[in-house]
Amino acid sequence: MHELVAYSKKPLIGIIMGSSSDSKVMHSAAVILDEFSVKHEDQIVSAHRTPTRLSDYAKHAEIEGFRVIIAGAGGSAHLPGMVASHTIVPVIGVPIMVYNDKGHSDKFKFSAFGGLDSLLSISEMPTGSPVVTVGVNKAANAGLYAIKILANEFPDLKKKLKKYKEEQHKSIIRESDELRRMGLARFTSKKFKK
Ligand code: RP5
Repeated sequence: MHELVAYSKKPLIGIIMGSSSDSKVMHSAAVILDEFSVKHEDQIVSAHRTPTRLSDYAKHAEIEGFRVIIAGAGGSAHLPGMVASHTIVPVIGVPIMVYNDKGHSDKFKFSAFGGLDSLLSISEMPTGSPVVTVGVNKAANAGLYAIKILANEFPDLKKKLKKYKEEQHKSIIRESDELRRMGLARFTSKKFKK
């Protein structure tokens, strides 16, 4: 009971993102954390547009006792690296493929480099200031990875993660049975029809 209270009553994970437009990707991290009843605190912090807020946030994360920070950013994605340089709280970066639908033109909605820009900006940190990164737009994996880190402290989360894996296994078997029963052509058109 004590353990449950410890990870479900007080935010132990901080989720930050560089812009409101990132929330469309970052919400998948929140969905996973909610599924495991892990409390998180969510904020917008821009490395470039609010640099002083960024260093204040790093202090806040330490005062609050966050175990992990999940930081998502697109384009020149300096948020994860910069927040990591201000704190010893481990940071998981989420590279975001910028999709800007705030503008009027249909032509330039996607980042010119399709997310590779963000991925490299996050992963190529200098020795001594590490950040780990998930794949482009894989915010759900960042949520899961944060839970794995927390599970070292809370055995109940370990049990939940094992159950999650078993469910994953069962759902693939279910799909495979369906595929075998229906045949590939029918299965695909049923599953992916618009
Ligand atoms: C980055 O610029 C943000 O993380 C976001 O992915 C990108 C575009 O931001 P907006 O122009 O949508 O605010 O700093």
